[in-house]
Amino acid sequence: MIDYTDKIPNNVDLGRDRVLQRALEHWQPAYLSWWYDMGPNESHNFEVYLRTAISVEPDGWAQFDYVKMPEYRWGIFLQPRDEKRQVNFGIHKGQPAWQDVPGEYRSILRRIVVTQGDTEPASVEQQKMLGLSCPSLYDLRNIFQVNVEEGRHLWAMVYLLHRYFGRDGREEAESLLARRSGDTDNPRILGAFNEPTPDWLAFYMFTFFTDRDGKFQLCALAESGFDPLARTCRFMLTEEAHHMFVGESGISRIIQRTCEVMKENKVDAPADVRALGVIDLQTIQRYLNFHYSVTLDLYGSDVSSNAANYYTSGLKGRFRETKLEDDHTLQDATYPVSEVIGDKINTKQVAALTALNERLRDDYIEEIQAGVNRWQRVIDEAGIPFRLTLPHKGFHREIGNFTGHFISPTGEILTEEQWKAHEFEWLPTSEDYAYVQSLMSGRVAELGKFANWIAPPVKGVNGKPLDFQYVRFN
Ligand code: BYC
Repeated sequence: MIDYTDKIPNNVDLGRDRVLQRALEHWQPAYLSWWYDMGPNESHNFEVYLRTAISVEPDGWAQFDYVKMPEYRWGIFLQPRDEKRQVNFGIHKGQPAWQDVPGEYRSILRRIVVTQGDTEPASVEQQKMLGLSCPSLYDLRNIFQVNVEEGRHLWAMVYLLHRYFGRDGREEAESLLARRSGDTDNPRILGAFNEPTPDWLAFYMFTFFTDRDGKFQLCALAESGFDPLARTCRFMLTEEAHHMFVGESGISRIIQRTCEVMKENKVDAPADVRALGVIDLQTIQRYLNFHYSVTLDLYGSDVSSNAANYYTSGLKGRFRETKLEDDHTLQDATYPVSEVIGDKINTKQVAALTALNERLRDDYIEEIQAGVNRWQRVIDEAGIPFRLTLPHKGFHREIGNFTGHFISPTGEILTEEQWKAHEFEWLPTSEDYAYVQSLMSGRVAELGKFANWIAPPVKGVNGKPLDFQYVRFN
Protein backbone atom coordinates (compact mmCIF):
# COMPACT_ATOMS: atom_id res chain seq x y z
CA MET A 1 0.00 0.00 0.00
CA ILE A 2 1.00 3.59 -0.55
CA ASP A 3 1.19 5.87 2.46
CA TYR A 4 -1.01 8.90 1.82
CA THR A 5 0.01 10.62 5.04
CA ASP A 6 3.32 11.42 3.36
CA LYS A 7 3.64 14.82 1.73
CA ILE A 8 4.65 12.95 -1.42
CA PRO A 9 2.84 9.57 -1.46
CA ASN A 10 5.30 6.91 -2.55
CA ASN A 11 6.31 3.29 -2.41
CA VAL A 12 10.04 4.00 -2.70
CA ASP A 13 10.74 4.56 0.97
CA LEU A 14 11.30 8.24 0.40
CA GLY A 15 11.32 8.92 4.17
CA ARG A 16 14.65 7.07 4.47
CA ASP A 17 16.44 9.35 2.02
CA ARG A 18 16.20 12.82 3.56
CA VAL A 19 18.26 14.58 0.88
CA LEU A 20 16.13 13.23 -1.92
CA GLN A 21 12.94 13.92 0.00
CA ARG A 22 13.94 17.53 0.56
CA ALA A 23 14.87 17.98 -3.10
CA LEU A 24 11.51 16.63 -4.23
CA GLU A 25 9.64 18.68 -1.63
CA HIS A 26 11.42 21.67 -3.05
CA TRP A 27 10.26 20.77 -6.57
CA GLN A 28 6.67 20.15 -5.44
CA PRO A 29 5.58 23.82 -5.07
CA ALA A 30 7.10 24.59 -8.47
CA TYR A 31 5.07 21.74 -9.90
CA LEU A 32 1.89 23.04 -8.27
CA SER A 33 2.57 26.50 -9.54
CA TRP A 34 2.95 25.01 -13.05
CA TRP A 35 -0.38 23.16 -12.54
CA TYR A 36 -2.16 26.37 -11.49
CA ASP A 37 -0.71 28.13 -14.48
CA MET A 38 -0.88 25.45 -17.21
CA GLY A 39 -3.31 22.82 -15.87
CA PRO A 40 -6.99 22.72 -16.90
CA ASN A 41 -8.35 26.24 -17.13
CA GLU A 42 -10.59 27.56 -14.34
CA SER A 43 -10.82 24.12 -12.76
CA HIS A 44 -9.06 24.58 -9.43
CA ASN A 45 -12.21 24.61 -7.30
CA PHE A 46 -14.00 21.81 -9.09
CA GLU A 47 -14.52 18.57 -7.26
CA VAL A 48 -13.91 15.77 -9.74
CA TYR A 49 -14.83 12.11 -9.36
CA LEU A 50 -11.30 10.84 -9.87
CA ARG A 51 -9.43 7.61 -9.61
CA THR A 52 -6.34 7.72 -7.41
CA ALA A 53 -3.72 4.98 -7.20
CA ILE A 54 -3.63 3.58 -3.66
CA SER A 55 -1.43 0.55 -4.22
CA VAL A 56 0.57 -0.86 -7.10
CA GLU A 57 -0.89 -4.35 -6.74
CA PRO A 58 -3.06 -5.38 -9.70
CA ASP A 59 -6.29 -5.28 -7.67
CA GLY A 60 -5.74 -2.27 -5.49
CA TRP A 61 -4.50 0.68 -7.40
CA ALA A 62 -7.73 2.53 -8.07
CA GLN A 63 -9.81 4.42 -5.54
CA PHE A 64 -12.64 6.69 -6.73
CA ASP A 65 -13.71 9.82 -4.88
CA TYR A 66 -14.28 13.56 -5.33
CA VAL A 67 -11.00 15.43 -5.42
CA LYS A 68 -10.06 19.04 -6.14
CA MET A 69 -7.37 18.62 -8.75
CA PRO A 70 -4.68 20.75 -7.10
CA GLU A 71 -5.15 18.44 -4.08
CA TYR A 72 -4.75 15.25 -6.15
CA ARG A 73 -2.16 13.02 -4.45
CA TRP A 74 0.51 12.95 -7.12
CA GLY A 75 3.05 10.44 -5.99
CA ILE A 76 5.90 8.14 -6.89
CA PHE A 77 4.95 4.54 -7.53
CA LEU A 78 7.14 1.80 -8.93
CA GLN A 79 6.20 -1.74 -9.75
CA PRO A 80 7.64 -4.05 -7.02
CA ARG A 81 11.21 -5.18 -7.65
CA ASP A 82 11.99 -8.62 -9.03
CA GLU A 83 15.32 -9.54 -7.38
CA LYS A 84 16.16 -11.98 -10.18
CA ARG A 85 15.59 -9.60 -13.06
CA GLN A 86 18.39 -9.39 -15.64
CA VAL A 87 19.38 -7.19 -18.53
CA ASN A 88 17.54 -9.05 -21.29
CA PHE A 89 19.11 -7.69 -24.49
CA GLY A 90 22.17 -5.99 -25.94
CA ILE A 91 25.81 -6.50 -24.98
CA HIS A 92 25.07 -6.77 -21.24
CA LYS A 93 22.46 -9.48 -21.71
CA GLY A 94 22.47 -11.90 -18.77
CA GLN A 95 23.93 -9.46 -16.21
CA PRO A 96 21.78 -8.61 -13.19
CA ALA A 97 19.53 -5.62 -13.98
CA TRP A 98 21.16 -2.34 -12.87
CA GLN A 99 19.87 -0.74 -9.71
CA ASP A 100 21.99 2.32 -10.39
CA VAL A 101 22.90 4.20 -13.55
CA PRO A 102 25.98 2.74 -15.26
CA GLY A 103 28.41 5.67 -15.49
CA GLU A 104 29.08 5.25 -19.20
CA TYR A 105 25.36 5.51 -20.04
CA ARG A 106 24.50 8.36 -17.76
CA SER A 107 23.97 11.03 -20.37
CA ILE A 108 21.97 8.97 -22.86
CA LEU A 109 19.80 7.58 -20.12
CA ARG A 110 19.16 11.06 -18.79
CA ARG A 111 18.20 12.15 -22.26
CA ILE A 112 15.67 9.32 -22.65
CA VAL A 113 14.12 10.11 -19.25
CA VAL A 114 13.94 13.83 -20.07
CA THR A 115 12.35 13.19 -23.49
CA GLN A 116 9.75 10.91 -21.94
CA GLY A 117 9.13 13.32 -19.05
CA ASP A 118 8.75 16.30 -21.37
CA THR A 119 5.74 14.83 -23.15
CA GLU A 120 3.68 14.52 -19.95
CA PRO A 121 3.27 18.20 -18.96
CA ALA A 122 3.17 19.06 -22.68
CA SER A 123 -0.05 17.12 -23.18
CA VAL A 124 -1.67 18.82 -20.17
CA GLU A 125 -0.73 22.19 -21.66
CA GLN A 126 -2.15 21.18 -25.04
CA GLN A 127 -5.49 20.25 -23.45
CA LYS A 128 -5.70 23.20 -21.08
CA MET A 129 -8.73 24.93 -22.61
CA LEU A 130 -10.87 21.91 -23.47
CA GLY A 131 -12.76 21.75 -20.18
CA LEU A 132 -14.61 24.89 -21.22
CA SER A 133 -16.28 23.10 -24.15
CA CYS A 134 -16.84 19.55 -22.88
CA PRO A 135 -19.68 17.52 -24.41
CA SER A 136 -20.80 16.13 -21.02
CA LEU A 137 -19.81 15.83 -17.37
CA TYR A 138 -18.70 12.27 -18.09
CA ASP A 139 -16.23 13.49 -20.73
CA LEU A 140 -15.11 16.38 -18.55
CA ARG A 141 -14.26 13.99 -15.77
CA ASN A 142 -12.35 11.78 -18.21
CA ILE A 143 -10.16 14.57 -19.56
CA PHE A 144 -9.35 15.66 -16.00
CA GLN A 145 -8.45 12.06 -15.11
CA VAL A 146 -6.10 11.96 -18.08
CA ASN A 147 -4.58 15.31 -17.06
CA VAL A 148 -3.86 14.39 -13.43
CA GLU A 149 -2.31 11.09 -14.52
CA GLU A 150 -0.06 12.83 -17.04
CA GLY A 151 0.96 15.01 -14.11
CA ARG A 152 1.80 11.87 -12.15
CA HIS A 153 3.81 10.53 -15.05
CA LEU A 154 5.85 13.71 -14.90
CA TRP A 155 6.41 13.00 -11.19
CA ALA A 156 7.58 9.51 -12.11
CA MET A 157 10.29 10.85 -14.45
CA VAL A 158 11.26 13.64 -12.05
CA TYR A 159 11.77 11.08 -9.30
CA LEU A 160 14.24 9.23 -11.55
CA LEU A 161 16.03 12.47 -12.42
CA HIS A 162 16.37 13.53 -8.78
CA ARG A 163 17.21 10.11 -7.42
CA TYR A 164 19.72 8.98 -10.01
CA PHE A 165 21.15 11.99 -11.86
CA GLY A 166 22.26 14.37 -9.10
CA ARG A 167 22.53 18.00 -9.88
CA ASP A 168 22.05 17.59 -13.66
CA GLY A 169 18.87 15.71 -12.91
CA ARG A 170 17.55 18.47 -10.66
CA GLU A 171 18.25 21.03 -13.36
CA GLU A 172 16.47 18.93 -15.96
CA ALA A 173 13.49 18.59 -13.60
CA GLU A 174 13.24 22.35 -13.43
CA SER A 175 13.47 22.68 -17.20
CA LEU A 176 10.56 20.26 -17.52
CA LEU A 177 8.40 22.89 -15.83
CA ALA A 178 9.85 25.73 -17.88
CA ARG A 179 9.33 24.53 -21.46
CA ARG A 180 5.87 25.18 -22.91
CA SER A 181 3.97 23.40 -25.65
CA GLY A 182 4.02 25.46 -28.83
CA ASP A 183 6.28 28.18 -27.40
CA THR A 184 8.58 29.63 -30.06
CA ASP A 185 11.48 30.26 -27.66
CA ASN A 186 11.23 27.30 -25.32
CA PRO A 187 9.09 24.58 -26.94
CA ARG A 188 8.54 21.00 -25.85
CA ILE A 189 11.10 18.54 -27.25
CA LEU A 190 9.09 16.42 -29.71
CA GLY A 191 7.06 17.75 -32.64
CA ALA A 192 3.58 16.38 -31.88
CA PHE A 193 3.69 17.95 -28.42
CA ASN A 194 3.90 21.42 -29.87
CA GLU A 195 0.79 21.02 -32.03
CA PRO A 196 -2.41 22.56 -30.69
CA THR A 197 -5.26 20.34 -29.48
CA PRO A 198 -7.97 22.87 -30.28
CA ASP A 199 -11.15 20.83 -29.89
CA TRP A 200 -12.55 17.55 -28.60
CA LEU A 201 -12.25 15.72 -31.91
CA ALA A 202 -8.52 16.52 -31.77
CA PHE A 203 -8.40 15.47 -28.11
CA TYR A 204 -9.87 12.03 -28.78
CA MET A 205 -7.59 11.60 -31.81
CA PHE A 206 -4.63 12.60 -29.64
CA THR A 207 -5.51 10.12 -26.89
CA PHE A 208 -6.06 7.37 -29.45
CA PHE A 209 -2.98 8.00 -31.59
CA THR A 210 -0.45 9.87 -29.48
CA ASP A 211 -1.12 8.28 -26.10
CA ARG A 212 -0.62 4.99 -27.90
CA ASP A 213 2.87 6.14 -28.89
CA GLY A 214 3.19 6.64 -25.14
CA LYS A 215 2.21 3.02 -24.63
CA PHE A 216 4.73 1.68 -27.14
CA GLN A 217 7.58 3.88 -25.91
CA LEU A 218 6.81 2.96 -22.30
CA CYS A 219 6.71 -0.73 -23.25
CA ALA A 220 10.17 -0.36 -24.83
CA LEU A 221 11.47 1.45 -21.74
CA ALA A 222 9.80 -1.09 -19.44
CA GLU A 223 12.30 -3.59 -20.91
CA SER A 224 15.23 -1.41 -19.82
CA GLY A 225 18.18 -2.96 -18.03
CA PHE A 226 18.06 0.08 -15.74
CA ASP A 227 15.59 -1.46 -13.33
CA PRO A 228 14.12 1.69 -11.71
CA LEU A 229 13.15 2.98 -15.17
CA ALA A 230 11.59 -0.38 -16.13
CA ARG A 231 9.59 -0.56 -12.89
CA THR A 232 8.41 3.05 -13.21
CA CYS A 233 7.22 2.52 -16.79
CA ARG A 234 5.38 -0.68 -15.92
CA PHE A 235 3.23 1.15 -13.44
CA MET A 236 2.66 4.08 -15.84
CA LEU A 237 1.35 1.62 -18.42
CA THR A 238 -1.57 0.64 -16.19
CA GLU A 239 -2.77 4.26 -16.31
CA GLU A 240 -2.07 4.69 -20.03
CA ALA A 241 -4.69 2.06 -20.94
CA HIS A 242 -7.50 4.33 -19.73
CA HIS A 243 -6.25 7.25 -21.84
CA MET A 244 -6.39 5.16 -25.01
CA PHE A 245 -9.87 3.95 -24.04
CA VAL A 246 -11.00 7.59 -23.78
CA GLY A 247 -9.68 8.25 -27.29
CA GLU A 248 -10.97 5.15 -28.99
CA SER A 249 -14.43 5.29 -27.42
CA GLY A 250 -14.64 9.07 -27.96
CA ILE A 251 -14.09 8.75 -31.71
CA SER A 252 -16.36 5.74 -31.86
CA ARG A 253 -19.16 7.72 -30.18
CA ILE A 254 -18.69 10.63 -32.60
CA ILE A 255 -18.86 8.28 -35.57
CA GLN A 256 -21.91 6.56 -34.13
CA ARG A 257 -23.75 9.86 -33.68
CA THR A 258 -22.87 11.04 -37.18
CA CYS A 259 -24.08 7.78 -38.69
CA GLU A 260 -27.35 7.90 -36.71
CA VAL A 261 -28.07 11.41 -37.96
CA MET A 262 -27.11 10.52 -41.55
CA LYS A 263 -29.46 7.56 -41.52
CA GLU A 264 -32.38 9.30 -39.82
CA ASN A 265 -32.22 12.18 -42.25
CA LYS A 266 -31.08 10.23 -45.31
CA VAL A 267 -28.17 12.58 -46.04
CA ASP A 268 -24.57 11.88 -46.98
CA ALA A 269 -23.03 15.05 -48.47
CA PRO A 270 -20.71 16.65 -45.88
CA ALA A 271 -22.51 20.02 -46.08
CA ASP A 272 -25.86 18.36 -45.35
CA VAL A 273 -24.35 16.37 -42.49
CA ARG A 274 -22.88 19.54 -41.01
CA ALA A 275 -26.19 21.36 -41.35
CA LEU A 276 -27.53 18.81 -38.85
CA GLY A 277 -24.90 19.70 -36.27
CA VAL A 278 -22.71 16.59 -36.39
CA ILE A 279 -19.20 15.98 -37.72
CA ASP A 280 -19.04 14.60 -41.27
CA LEU A 281 -16.99 11.44 -41.77
CA GLN A 282 -14.71 13.23 -44.26
CA THR A 283 -13.60 15.67 -41.55
CA ILE A 284 -13.03 12.77 -39.16
CA GLN A 285 -10.82 11.17 -41.84
CA ARG A 286 -8.78 14.39 -42.22
CA TYR A 287 -8.21 14.65 -38.46
CA LEU A 288 -7.21 10.99 -38.45
CA ASN A 289 -4.68 11.64 -41.24
CA PHE A 290 -3.16 14.50 -39.29
CA HIS A 291 -2.87 12.82 -35.90
CA TYR A 292 -1.61 9.56 -37.36
CA SER A 293 1.13 11.21 -39.39
CA VAL A 294 2.45 13.52 -36.66
CA THR A 295 2.43 10.59 -34.24
CA LEU A 296 4.39 8.38 -36.67
CA ASP A 297 7.10 11.06 -36.51
CA LEU A 298 7.41 10.50 -32.75
CA TYR A 299 9.20 7.21 -33.35
CA GLY A 300 12.22 9.05 -34.78
CA SER A 301 14.22 8.29 -37.96
CA ASP A 302 13.74 4.97 -39.74
CA VAL A 303 17.46 4.36 -39.52
CA SER A 304 18.91 5.67 -36.27
CA SER A 305 22.25 5.12 -34.63
CA ASN A 306 20.75 6.53 -31.42
CA ALA A 307 18.20 3.73 -31.38
CA ALA A 308 20.95 1.15 -32.05
CA ASN A 309 22.98 2.53 -29.13
CA TYR A 310 20.03 2.51 -26.76
CA TYR A 311 19.45 -1.14 -27.58
CA THR A 312 23.03 -2.35 -27.60
CA SER A 313 23.60 -0.70 -24.24
CA GLY A 314 20.54 -2.43 -22.78
CA LEU A 315 18.69 0.83 -22.09
CA LYS A 316 15.65 0.62 -24.39
CA GLY A 317 14.30 -2.66 -25.74
CA ARG A 318 11.79 -3.68 -28.35
CA PHE A 319 8.04 -4.04 -27.86
CA ARG A 320 7.58 -7.24 -25.78
CA GLU A 321 11.34 -7.90 -25.92
CA THR A 322 11.34 -10.89 -23.61
CA LYS A 323 8.54 -12.60 -25.56
CA LEU A 324 10.47 -12.40 -28.85
CA GLU A 325 12.39 -15.45 -29.91
CA ASP A 326 15.79 -14.45 -31.23
CA ASP A 327 19.27 -13.75 -29.85
CA HIS A 328 18.29 -10.34 -28.34
CA THR A 329 21.50 -8.81 -29.63
CA LEU A 330 20.49 -8.46 -33.31
CA GLN A 331 24.08 -8.71 -34.48
CA ASP A 332 23.29 -10.25 -37.87
CA ALA A 333 19.59 -9.52 -38.29
CA THR A 334 18.14 -7.17 -40.91
CA TYR A 335 14.89 -5.24 -41.11
CA PRO A 336 13.08 -3.60 -44.06
CA VAL A 337 12.79 0.19 -44.26
CA SER A 338 11.29 2.38 -46.99
CA GLU A 339 13.10 5.03 -48.97
CA VAL A 340 12.11 7.31 -51.80
CA ILE A 341 14.26 6.90 -54.91
CA GLY A 342 13.21 9.09 -57.82
CA ASP A 343 9.52 8.48 -58.35
CA LYS A 344 9.41 5.19 -56.44
CA ILE A 345 9.13 4.08 -52.84
CA ASN A 346 11.56 1.18 -52.39
CA THR A 347 12.10 -1.17 -49.53
CA LYS A 348 15.63 -2.00 -48.49
CA GLN A 349 17.03 -4.27 -45.82
CA VAL A 350 19.19 -2.54 -43.23
CA ALA A 351 20.86 -3.75 -40.04
CA ALA A 352 17.99 -4.50 -37.65
CA LEU A 353 19.85 -2.72 -34.87
CA THR A 354 19.63 0.59 -36.69
CA ALA A 355 15.98 0.07 -37.66
CA LEU A 356 14.55 -0.23 -34.16
CA ASN A 357 12.55 2.99 -34.39
CA GLU A 358 10.98 1.70 -37.59
CA ARG A 359 10.22 -1.64 -36.03
CA LEU A 360 8.47 -0.05 -33.05
CA ARG A 361 6.55 2.18 -35.46
CA ASP A 362 5.43 -0.94 -37.37
CA ASP A 363 4.29 -2.63 -34.14
CA TYR A 364 2.31 0.52 -33.37
CA ILE A 365 0.74 0.66 -36.84
CA GLU A 366 -0.55 -2.88 -36.44
CA GLU A 367 -2.39 -1.96 -33.25
CA ILE A 368 -3.67 1.31 -34.71
CA GLN A 369 -5.06 -0.51 -37.73
CA ALA A 370 -7.05 -2.82 -35.44
CA GLY A 371 -8.57 0.23 -33.70
CA VAL A 372 -9.49 1.86 -37.02
CA ASN A 373 -11.14 -1.41 -38.06
CA ARG A 374 -13.30 -1.21 -34.92
CA TRP A 375 -14.39 2.32 -35.88
CA GLN A 376 -15.15 1.06 -39.37
CA ARG A 377 -17.52 -1.53 -37.93
CA VAL A 378 -19.66 1.28 -36.46
CA ILE A 379 -19.99 2.78 -39.96
CA ASP A 380 -20.65 -0.62 -41.55
CA GLU A 381 -23.31 -1.49 -38.99
CA ALA A 382 -25.12 1.71 -39.90
CA GLY A 383 -24.99 0.58 -43.55
CA ILE A 384 -23.12 3.68 -44.70
CA PRO A 385 -20.74 3.13 -47.63
CA PHE A 386 -17.75 5.07 -46.28
CA ARG A 387 -14.29 3.70 -45.56
CA LEU A 388 -12.00 5.15 -42.91
CA THR A 389 -8.43 4.40 -43.88
CA LEU A 390 -4.97 4.87 -42.49
CA PRO A 391 -2.93 6.94 -44.93
CA HIS A 392 0.34 5.61 -46.33
CA LYS A 393 3.22 5.59 -43.85
CA GLY A 394 5.00 8.28 -45.88
CA PHE A 395 2.08 10.71 -45.88
CA HIS A 396 2.80 14.13 -44.29
CA ARG A 397 6.00 13.08 -42.54
CA GLU A 398 8.66 15.39 -41.15
CA ILE A 399 11.04 12.90 -39.55
CA GLY A 400 12.79 10.03 -41.31
CA ASN A 401 13.17 8.88 -44.92
CA PHE A 402 9.95 10.47 -46.19
CA THR A 403 10.91 13.97 -45.02
CA GLY A 404 10.84 16.47 -47.87
CA HIS A 405 8.72 14.22 -50.11
CA PHE A 406 5.08 14.74 -50.96
CA ILE A 407 3.30 11.43 -50.55
CA SER A 408 -0.44 11.07 -51.06
CA PRO A 409 -2.58 9.06 -48.60
CA THR A 410 -2.52 6.16 -51.07
CA GLY A 411 1.26 6.29 -51.41
CA GLU A 412 1.87 8.11 -54.72
CA ILE A 413 4.86 10.43 -54.90
CA LEU A 414 3.63 13.88 -55.87
CA THR A 415 5.20 17.16 -56.86
CA GLU A 416 4.77 20.03 -54.44
CA GLU A 417 2.19 21.54 -56.80
CA GLN A 418 0.14 18.36 -56.93
CA TRP A 419 0.32 18.11 -53.16
CA LYS A 420 -0.88 21.68 -52.71
CA ALA A 421 -3.80 21.08 -55.06
CA HIS A 422 -5.08 18.27 -52.81
CA GLU A 423 -3.78 19.04 -49.35
CA PHE A 424 -7.14 20.48 -48.26
CA GLU A 425 -8.83 17.14 -49.03
CA TRP A 426 -6.37 15.25 -46.85
CA LEU A 427 -5.58 17.40 -43.84
CA PRO A 428 -7.94 19.47 -41.68
CA THR A 429 -8.47 22.96 -43.10
CA SER A 430 -9.11 26.16 -41.19
CA GLU A 431 -12.78 25.75 -42.16
CA ASP A 432 -12.82 22.26 -40.67
CA TYR A 433 -11.37 23.54 -37.40
CA ALA A 434 -13.80 26.46 -37.37
CA TYR A 435 -16.76 24.15 -37.99
CA VAL A 436 -15.75 21.61 -35.32
CA GLN A 437 -15.13 24.41 -32.84
CA SER A 438 -18.49 26.00 -33.65
CA LEU A 439 -20.11 22.83 -32.30
CA MET A 440 -18.14 23.16 -29.07
CA SER A 441 -18.77 26.72 -28.05
CA GLY A 442 -19.75 25.98 -24.45
CA ARG A 443 -19.76 23.37 -21.74
CA VAL A 444 -22.56 20.77 -21.64
CA ALA A 445 -22.93 20.38 -17.88
CA GLU A 446 -26.49 19.16 -17.23
CA LEU A 447 -26.66 15.78 -15.54
CA GLY A 448 -26.88 12.97 -18.08
CA LYS A 449 -26.88 15.29 -21.09
CA PHE A 450 -24.54 14.87 -24.09
CA ALA A 451 -23.75 17.33 -26.88
CA ASN A 452 -25.60 16.66 -30.12
CA TRP A 453 -22.41 15.67 -32.00
CA ILE A 454 -21.49 12.69 -29.81
CA ALA A 455 -23.37 9.57 -28.67
CA PRO A 456 -23.46 8.72 -24.94
CA PRO A 457 -20.99 6.03 -23.85
CA VAL A 458 -22.14 2.48 -23.22
CA LYS A 459 -21.65 2.84 -19.47
CA GLY A 460 -20.52 5.32 -16.84
CA VAL A 461 -17.36 5.42 -14.74
CA ASN A 462 -16.87 2.86 -11.95
CA GLY A 463 -20.43 1.53 -12.21
CA LYS A 464 -21.99 4.99 -11.84
CA PRO A 465 -24.92 5.94 -14.09
CA LEU A 466 -24.52 8.34 -17.03
CA ASP A 467 -26.46 11.05 -15.16
CA PHE A 468 -24.05 10.94 -12.21
CA GLN A 469 -22.56 14.25 -11.04
CA TYR A 470 -19.03 13.48 -12.27
CA VAL A 471 -17.88 17.04 -11.64
CA ARG A 472 -19.14 19.50 -9.01
CA PHE A 473 -18.42 23.04 -10.07
CA ASN A 474 -18.79 24.76 -6.68
N1 BYC B 1 10.24 15.74 -33.00
O1 BYC B 1 17.92 9.17 -34.16
P1 BYC B 1 16.64 9.89 -34.20
C1 BYC B 1 4.00 9.84 -24.37
C2 BYC B 1 15.16 14.23 -32.96
S1 BYC B 1 4.63 9.77 -25.94
C3 BYC B 1 11.35 16.47 -32.83
O2 BYC B 1 15.70 9.62 -35.25
P2 BYC B 1 16.02 8.78 -31.71
C4 BYC B 1 2.76 10.59 -24.18
C5 BYC B 1 15.93 13.39 -31.96
O3 BYC B 1 15.69 13.83 -30.63
C6 BYC B 1 6.16 8.87 -25.78
N2 BYC B 1 12.59 15.94 -32.83
O4 BYC B 1 15.86 9.79 -32.85
C7 BYC B 1 1.75 10.60 -25.13
C8 BYC B 1 17.36 13.55 -32.43
O5 BYC B 1 17.84 14.79 -31.96
P3 BYC B 1 19.42 15.13 -31.89
C9 BYC B 1 7.34 9.73 -25.39
C10 BYC B 1 12.71 14.62 -33.03
O6 BYC B 1 16.81 9.45 -30.67
C11 BYC B 1 0.62 11.35 -24.92
C12 BYC B 1 17.22 13.66 -33.93
O7 BYC B 1 15.86 14.05 -34.18
N3 BYC B 1 8.48 8.93 -25.06
O8 BYC B 1 4.55 9.30 -23.47
O9 BYC B 1 16.36 7.44 -32.16
C13 BYC B 1 0.45 12.09 -23.77
C14 BYC B 1 17.55 12.38 -34.66
O10 BYC B 1 16.80 11.42 -34.02
C15 BYC B 1 11.59 13.80 -33.22
C16 BYC B 1 9.55 8.76 -25.86
O11 BYC B 1 9.62 9.31 -26.92
C17 BYC B 1 10.31 14.42 -33.22
N4 BYC B 1 9.18 13.71 -33.40
O12 BYC B 1 14.47 8.64 -31.36
C18 BYC B 1 1.45 12.11 -22.82
C19 BYC B 1 10.62 7.82 -25.36
N5 BYC B 1 12.02 12.53 -33.40
O13 BYC B 1 20.11 13.95 -31.29
C20 BYC B 1 2.60 11.35 -23.00
C21 BYC B 1 11.95 8.44 -25.20
C22 BYC B 1 13.34 12.55 -33.33
O14 BYC B 1 19.83 15.36 -33.31
N6 BYC B 1 12.48 8.96 -26.44
N7 BYC B 1 13.79 13.80 -33.10
O15 BYC B 1 19.44 16.38 -31.02
C23 BYC B 1 13.16 8.22 -27.35
O16 BYC B 1 13.31 7.03 -27.20
C24 BYC B 1 13.75 8.91 -28.55
O17 BYC B 1 14.11 10.19 -28.15
C25 BYC B 1 12.80 9.05 -29.78
C26 BYC B 1 13.65 9.61 -30.93
C27 BYC B 1 12.20 7.71 -30.11
C28 BYC B 1 11.69 10.04 -29.53
